[in-house]
Amino acid sequence: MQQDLNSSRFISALTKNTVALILAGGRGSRLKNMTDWRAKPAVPFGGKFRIIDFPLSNCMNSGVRRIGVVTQYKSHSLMQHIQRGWGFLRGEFNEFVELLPAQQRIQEEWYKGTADAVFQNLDILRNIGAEYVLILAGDHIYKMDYGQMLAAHVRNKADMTVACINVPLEDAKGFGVIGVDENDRVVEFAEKPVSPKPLPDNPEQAFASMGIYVFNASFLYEQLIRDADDPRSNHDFGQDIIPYMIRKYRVYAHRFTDSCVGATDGNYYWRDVGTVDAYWEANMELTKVVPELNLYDKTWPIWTYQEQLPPAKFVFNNPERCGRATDSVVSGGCIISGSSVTDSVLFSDVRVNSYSSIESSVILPNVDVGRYVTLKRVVVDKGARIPDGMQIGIDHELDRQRFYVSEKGIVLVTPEMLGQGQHYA
Ligand code: ADQ
Ligand code: ADP
Repeated sequence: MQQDLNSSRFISALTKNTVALILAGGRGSRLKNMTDWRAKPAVPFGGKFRIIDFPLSNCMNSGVRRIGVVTQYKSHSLMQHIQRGWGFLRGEFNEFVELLPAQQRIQEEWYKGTADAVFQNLDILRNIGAEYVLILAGDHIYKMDYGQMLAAHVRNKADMTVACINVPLEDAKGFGVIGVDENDRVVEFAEKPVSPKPLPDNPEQAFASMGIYVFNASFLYEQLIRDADDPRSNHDFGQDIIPYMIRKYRVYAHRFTDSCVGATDGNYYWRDVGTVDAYWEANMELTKVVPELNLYDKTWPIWTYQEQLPPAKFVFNNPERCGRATDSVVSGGCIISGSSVTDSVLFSDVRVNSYSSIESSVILPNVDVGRYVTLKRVVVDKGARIPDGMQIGIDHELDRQRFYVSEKGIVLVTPEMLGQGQHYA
């Protein structure tokens, strides 16, 4: 397609001509028991969403409305969420969210690495016939206009573009670390280096890949076919595909600062909520008066599946007890009865009974908190019933006997740890 780079329809023509693939197959084992029964992208976040709603909503809001979600690990709740919540796109308008589970279509193996996960869907991608392929991770929380990245990709006449962000040097070991020339063309790439290279102008930071890639479709197919035949490859974008490409092709970095939506005071929100501590912190942050992540911005809505629920309700206010929540996020279907909730996130359908106190905690859907309970810096997973009188987060020695206690002292409680066998993913 010939593009007029000055046309006002330039970006909408690009997003229309793009298919997004969201890689949602990884477990995310650092979230401990939260991913025993669900893939990380299906982990509930922010009172009513699941993590995958963020890349999906970014696609919707950017105008990229042909979307495949590549699933593998424990994908039932992820698939159910997408089927129930994301079925509103209209095939007639050539818009869809399609599930692409590993199904041994090309070979007898599951998806080996991220590149293999795309390779195994090559025929489906070809049939869709888009000119650009946008590859996304399903496990980050951020708001980004992918249209800006596509436009930069085309302006640079790039074969591939990687979205990048500055990260603290000590964290860079967990990322693909990038070196660029004066035009932001990628000249170095090291996947999870032991000693990451700092930025030339800032010794405390490194330039990291966000795992978000734009490819020219036919170029991507060539690279995947070449990689599939390479017996030494791990079939991973970060380990194999990108390091190989930068020597031969036009690979560009796209700065997240150029496409982040709703940045406040120089804060460009992008979070990997991959550990219990990071998960708790990111949820806590939402209870601030002005959080860095604005979920109330009507120009960039975060879509999700939601049940029909009655409004949250707060009852009993007398000298003996007081049902209230302050500095908290409380979802539909909750009843806070004669108990106090502070600095906490309550997902839908949480019951908190009298004389209990919840502080700095994240309570996932369908949790029942009995009477005389204290929860402090606790994450309670879906469906748990906290028995009357239980104190969690007060004495970590005691907590460790039944629950998971993180490095920073956040206690994770699941129904199974409470001896309530049934899991709710
Ligand atoms: P990692 O963070 O290690 O590095 P990776 O494990 O490759 O990310 O997972 C990326 C995405 O792909 C995740 O959403 C995951 O769920 C999914 N995924 C992983 N294995 C999969 C499989 N076999 N099938 C389907 N989906 C799968 C990557 C890059 C780094 C970059 C960071 C940014 O390799 O260069 O810095 O992301 O977070
Ligand atoms: P507590 O242990 O706090 O006394 P209760 O089970 O008595 O808990 O419930 C307290 C309050 O919660 C009730 O008085 C009522 O206002 C509200 N409530 C409980 N169940 C429902 C319901 N199904 N619909 C609406 N409100 C309810």
